[in-house]
Amino acid sequence: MRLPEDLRVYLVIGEADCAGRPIDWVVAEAVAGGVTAVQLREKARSSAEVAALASRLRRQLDPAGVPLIVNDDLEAAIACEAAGLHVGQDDLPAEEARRRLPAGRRLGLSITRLEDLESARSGQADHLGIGPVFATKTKADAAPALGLAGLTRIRAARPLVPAIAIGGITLRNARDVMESGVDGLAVISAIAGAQRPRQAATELRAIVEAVLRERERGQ
Ligand code: 3NM
Repeated sequence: MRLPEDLRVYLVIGEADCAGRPIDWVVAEAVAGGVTAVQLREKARSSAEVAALASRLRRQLDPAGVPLIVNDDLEAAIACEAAGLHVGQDDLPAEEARRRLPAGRRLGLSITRLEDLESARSGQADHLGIGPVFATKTKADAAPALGLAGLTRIRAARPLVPAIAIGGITLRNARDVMESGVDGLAVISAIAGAQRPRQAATELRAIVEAVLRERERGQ
């Protein structure tokens, strides 16, 4: 299994998440601050539009060695040769996504409740996105919040599969979320909506790295 280092600070982003600023600028700032992966999430665009935007972002991300994942649009992910695809429980089934994705591309799957782990599709994923941990205004149709206890329970049920947490994560609660045992944090508004995305990314990365170092030392 692939090492999950690049899942540590995972920015999920679409043009509407950037508080009126160009997405290219927000992504560049976030990368300069230390995000380790970027997922392009444009729910209302055509595959051709998503692929064009994703290709543009890749020109920024590739030199920095930061992978680009495409949300829920297999055609776009293939067209722009993205590093991977992320699907939700109600999106294209993970089995089909796995079959159609070119070899070596990563597949992420959203997990919103413990029972999601039991479906065959969860076995297809390279990594899990568990959430929402807390209530979020960013995703209108988000499932009920898991809370830290719910997140910890799901993580403990699949301790060896790379996993990130998502939903309502901020600089204030990031440490607590990491202490549930996940490998990284996925955020939209904490970075894309921040006044200074670079600084927000730097601070989030520092928290994640500190918890991982403590975990390694067995503290
Ligand atoms: N997926 P913010 S929660 C895109 O639970 C997304 O699967 C979720 O935005 C899930 O960091 C979410 O601003 C929104 O709360 C995350």
